[in-house]
Amino acid sequence: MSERALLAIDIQHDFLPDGALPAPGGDEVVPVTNRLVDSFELVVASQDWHPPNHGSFASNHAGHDIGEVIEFNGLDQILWPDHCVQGGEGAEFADGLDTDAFDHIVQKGTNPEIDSYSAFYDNDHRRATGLDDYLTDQGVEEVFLVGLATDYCVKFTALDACKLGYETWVVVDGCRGVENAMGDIDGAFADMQEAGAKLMDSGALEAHLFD
Ligand code: VGL
Ligand code: ZN
Repeated sequence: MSERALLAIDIQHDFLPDGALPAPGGDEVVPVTNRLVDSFELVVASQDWHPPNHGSFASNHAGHDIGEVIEFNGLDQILWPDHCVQGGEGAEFADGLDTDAFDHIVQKGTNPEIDSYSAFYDNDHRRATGLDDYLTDQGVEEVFLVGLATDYCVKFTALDACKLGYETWVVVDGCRGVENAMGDIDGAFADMQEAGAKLMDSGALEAHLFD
C-alpha cells in the first residue's frame, strides 16, 4: 500500500513551448518531474485526450475564434486551438519524460460534448475518470501535483483533490501555466491554496520526503 502519489498532469507536446496550446517554460517541468518520480512508489500521469470533433476546439464552432468563451451544453467553454488529439503527436508525452516510471495513466477530455480540466472529473462533475477510485484502491491519501497547465488542468485537479479529501501539495517549480490573461497563474496558485492545497518547491519536497 502506498500512501503518497505523484500526479503528473498533462505533460504533453501540445502544452510545451512549440506545441499548439503552449505553457511558456512548459519543457522545464520535465527534469523536475523526472527527478521526483524516484521518490514516489506510485506515479500517475494524466493525458488530455480529445477526439477531433471535441467541443473545446474553436475549429468545431463555425464563426467562433480561439479564446472566445461560448456556452456549450450549458457550460461556459473557452475555445482552444486543436490540441492533444487522440493518437496524434501533440498528445504524446513530452520528449525525455520518464514515462517508464508511470504506474497508471488517466485519459480525459474524451467525450466530445464536455471538456475535462480536472483529472478526476469532467467540467460539470458529471462523470468521474476513475482516478479517485484508483488512488483509493492504492491506499493513497496524499497527492503531489506537477504538470501543465497551472491555470487549467493542474488547478482543477488540485481543487478536486482537496474536495475529495486528499492532502494536496502542488510542486510550484514543477508546474507552468498558459496565462491567457496576466495574473492567471498567480490567481490559480491562490485558488488552490484557498481550497486547502499546500505549495512547495521540488527541493523542499525532496527534503520532506527523505525526512
Ligand atoms: C488544458 C486547456 C485545454 C490543460 C487542457 O492541460 O491545462 N488546458 N485543455
Ligand atoms: Zn484540452
